[in-house]
Amino acid sequence: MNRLVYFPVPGRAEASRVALALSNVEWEDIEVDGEKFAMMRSNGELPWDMLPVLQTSNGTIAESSAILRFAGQYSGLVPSDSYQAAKADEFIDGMGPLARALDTTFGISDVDERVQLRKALFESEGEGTKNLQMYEKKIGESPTGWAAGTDEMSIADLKLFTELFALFSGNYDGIEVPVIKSYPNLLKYHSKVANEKRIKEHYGRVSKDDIRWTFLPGAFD
Ligand SMILES: N[C@@H](CCC(=O)N[C@@H](CS)C(=O)NCC(=O)O)C(=O)O
Repeated sequence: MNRLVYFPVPGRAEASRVALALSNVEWEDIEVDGEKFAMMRSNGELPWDMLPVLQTSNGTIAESSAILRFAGQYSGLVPSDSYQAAKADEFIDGMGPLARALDTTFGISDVDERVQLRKALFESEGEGTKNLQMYEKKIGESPTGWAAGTDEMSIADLKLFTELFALFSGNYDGIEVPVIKSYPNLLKYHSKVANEKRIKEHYGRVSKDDIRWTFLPGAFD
């Protein structure tokens, strides 16, 4: 049995959770708190001292994108065409800067300071804005509407959809819904992915007050 271990939030594990849920792999979603995380780290259970990890019968895989690529193989979300697969990988790797920019705000325990830093990320010259503009442009240029221009939905879409829209769930203080309203291509993209049959079914039981409300069709209408 494979075990995906992460904190009880979408964050960096959600794309892999969806990929696993859409596969025929047997897996368990293990949500841990800070104490359990610290224990796993001190026991040497985390290859890079971080979560998420996927524990498999062969050993533990760390790094969210590596887990996603692995899980994507079992859910038909890694393109069989090698150029398209590389473009999906390119998109996934290209999302690194936004995650790193946000990471700088996580260790800040003072709420006001954290809110200020996050707001600054999404001001006109902020790193968050730069990245959202980049995604907006790429989605606008995609001939198929999928993030990496692939023929079908791919692991790049799972990553973009879950990591981008989760930012506006209310779980990240300082990041507000109006920010995403300035990106028409991203809103259209949200609708495309949220209404994709497998994604819609996957989140079928999520209610509007759930942390995952941002993945529901019409979430930002
Ligand atoms: N590059 C890693 C980053 C993982 C990461 O930043 N994990 C955070 C949680 S979102 C973590 O484990 N933080 C605990 C710590 O650094 O002590 C990935 O994508 O998996």
